[in-house]
Amino acid sequence: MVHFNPALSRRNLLAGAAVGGLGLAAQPLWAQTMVDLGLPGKPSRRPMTKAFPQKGEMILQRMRPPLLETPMAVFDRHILTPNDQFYVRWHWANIPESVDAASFRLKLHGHVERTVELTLNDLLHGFERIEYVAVNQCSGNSRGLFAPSVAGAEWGHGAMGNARWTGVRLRDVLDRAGVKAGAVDVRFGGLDEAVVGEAPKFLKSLAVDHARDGEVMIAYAMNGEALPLLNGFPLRLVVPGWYSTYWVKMLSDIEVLSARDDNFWMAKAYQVPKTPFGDVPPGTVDFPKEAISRMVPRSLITNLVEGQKVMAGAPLMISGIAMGGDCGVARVEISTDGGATWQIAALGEDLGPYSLRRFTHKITMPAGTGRIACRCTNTKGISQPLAMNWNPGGYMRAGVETVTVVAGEKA
Ligand SMILES: Nc1nc2c(c(=O)[nH]1)N[C@H]1C(S)=C(S)[C@@H](COP(=O)(O)O)O[C@H]1N2
Ligand SMILES: [Mo]
Repeated sequence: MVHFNPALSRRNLLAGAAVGGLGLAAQPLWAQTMVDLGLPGKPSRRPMTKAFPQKGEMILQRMRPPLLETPMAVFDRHILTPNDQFYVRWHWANIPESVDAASFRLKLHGHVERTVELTLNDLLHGFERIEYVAVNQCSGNSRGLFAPSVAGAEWGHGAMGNARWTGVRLRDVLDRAGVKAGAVDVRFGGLDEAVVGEAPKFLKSLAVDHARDGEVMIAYAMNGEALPLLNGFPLRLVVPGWYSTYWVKMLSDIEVLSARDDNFWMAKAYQVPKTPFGDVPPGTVDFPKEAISRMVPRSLITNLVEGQKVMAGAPLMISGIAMGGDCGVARVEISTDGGATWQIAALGEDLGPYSLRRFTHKITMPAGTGRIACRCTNTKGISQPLAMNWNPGGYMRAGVETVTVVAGEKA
């Protein structure tokens, strides 16, 4: 899983540190075209925008702090999501508009032998480089589709992206500081700050053994380029297989704690029911909770939109993307008869256990309205549930998704 990418030069990683006018749109946003996210029972038309630095055409969910969603068509075209169409999510609007690569420092402190401050040069040259492909998915991806609906950002399916991440092992960096016996959690903070004084700064933690597993990465590159500012330039944490709430951006501070982290973002926010798929009966508010953690399998058809007209009785190629969650994809199946029978889809290139995987399958739809479902089973043998999961936070959507097509005389 560890490869060296010679195309990554020091030069292209340390350049391009500043972008101007973060989200303070230079062009009229409302002149852009609209997209319909197809969210049930609520307004779901969103403007497309090209107004954000280092970003191409994105679905605008919110201006400040920036919430930008990746259009589904991007996932149909690319298995590695291009950096300029990779989704963006921040909790607080107080984000630096530029970061000076030369003076930037990553600080390690707390329950360690010695406090350490590392430059970007130290990270590029002082540690072994690692690289792997991994899906970054927001805990609330697809929340807008929850029925009954729940509070929170109304994402369609595009609050996720797949990238090749390059950086260093968090373990190696922690070893430089020397984690002391009795360490419990490792807490990560970025350069963004809460907007009003008493609001809690965004901080996330991993258990010390997870932090030292040799896979968790401090990444300085994404798809062979420096991270876009909005995706965390110059450094971000990559926690493969876990929801991206843990993937702290503009990572500047690592604190080793000798007790469990009970800060707001760990103990209060991002709590899910302690059940498989975080599922509770719709409307339930009270249940045993735990902090969200590992991702679960998902699959989505990317070459058809809801309500698409197709030719009846003619071969129809469907394609889509699947993820195993915290492991690889074992298989993807397709059903056109409401789940009575399933056919195995062909899988595309395997880019590693944490990557998205392409699937394709040829079907034939009889005349009339039909529904096409896809279901992923991961290499741990976990399949997407047929009944959609639900919880009040709108987290961990994982049930089998469908696309309705109308088959007739012509497509
Ligand atoms: N510093 C910082 N890191 C952060 C966040 C944040 O608000 N601040 N949000 C987290 C959440 S909830 C998500 S979904 C991902 C989004 O990553 P992206 O913007 O690169 O797609 O960043 C994570 N890392
Ligand atoms: Mo998120």
